[in-house]
Amino acid sequence: MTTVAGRAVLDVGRDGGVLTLTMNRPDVLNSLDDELLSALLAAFSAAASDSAVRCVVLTGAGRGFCAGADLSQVSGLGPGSVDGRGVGAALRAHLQEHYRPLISVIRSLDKPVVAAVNGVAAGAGMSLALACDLRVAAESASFLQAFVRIGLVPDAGSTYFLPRLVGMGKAMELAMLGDRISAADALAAGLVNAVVPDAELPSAAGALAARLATGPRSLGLIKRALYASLDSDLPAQLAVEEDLQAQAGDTADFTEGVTAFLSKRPPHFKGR
Ligand code: T3D
Repeated sequence: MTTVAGRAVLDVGRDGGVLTLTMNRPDVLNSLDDELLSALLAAFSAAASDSAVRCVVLTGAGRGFCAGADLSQVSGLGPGSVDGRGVGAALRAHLQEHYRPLISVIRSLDKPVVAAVNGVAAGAGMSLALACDLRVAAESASFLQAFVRIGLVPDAGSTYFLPRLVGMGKAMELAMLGDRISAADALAAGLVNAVVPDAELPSAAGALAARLATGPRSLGLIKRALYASLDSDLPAQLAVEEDLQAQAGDTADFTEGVTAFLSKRPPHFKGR
């Protein structure tokens, strides 16, 4: 847990195999300053090496999910004011230092990551939600590619995730217009998996995460297979499936799955 001036900018909670990370800068809609970015990277990295964690939920405190980069921090960058470099160079360095490792660790984590989108997800905050494997949104949540509104390019993976999730035409519309869309419109576009009443978001996301956290080891391999397909042709993808099935076949969970089926009882997966 990272604490700033007596307050944790990231709350970390555990319930069985579910790790819940709550971004906690509600006064600024959980916008991302360096402290929060570092805390997120540390928490996801720790989850990667903790076999007891079998699913991660990412959510926000207060009325926002995440409003993207903390603009009070970015706007402090005057031309040429950072280590003698221009603002552009500073943005590149900042993306490389913070966002690239964070988005990469979420995508490469060998366990499911669920975004519980409790409010507005803007700019890199929307990218963060899109980096997760599944998204459950509250009815009052909204999404915007805020970058264009301040003269930037979508980053933190949005240009990769968006066309793949919603197709190029819709991705271009969202990125170029920067309009704020509702959770219902996000569901219709394929940006989220489910929309639930605001009060039900914690329980709905929690139930989904609990289900995933009792799933087999192959969940992480399924994640790897599907993401590999985004950059593969069919022959390459068939080879990926063969490799991953070879790994899945060697798991205790596969043995348990087949044994349970033949014994006509529910399986008890251990994530191994
Ligand atoms: O190197 C790098 O870091 C580059 C990376 C860039 C990646 C990016 O994410 S660029 C995009 C950055 N984000 C934005 O441009 C979004 C800015 N925020 C907004 O447009 C609006 O706040 C929202 C549409 C998200 C929500 O609007 P609304 O009306 O519900 O809330 P609000 O009143 O605008 O915001 C509430 C408070 O949060 C407010 O502070 P105040 O007036 O109560 O003291 C507002 O200033 C603050 N806030 C919201 N977003 C940010 C923020 N403060 C700092 N940074 C923010 N991104």
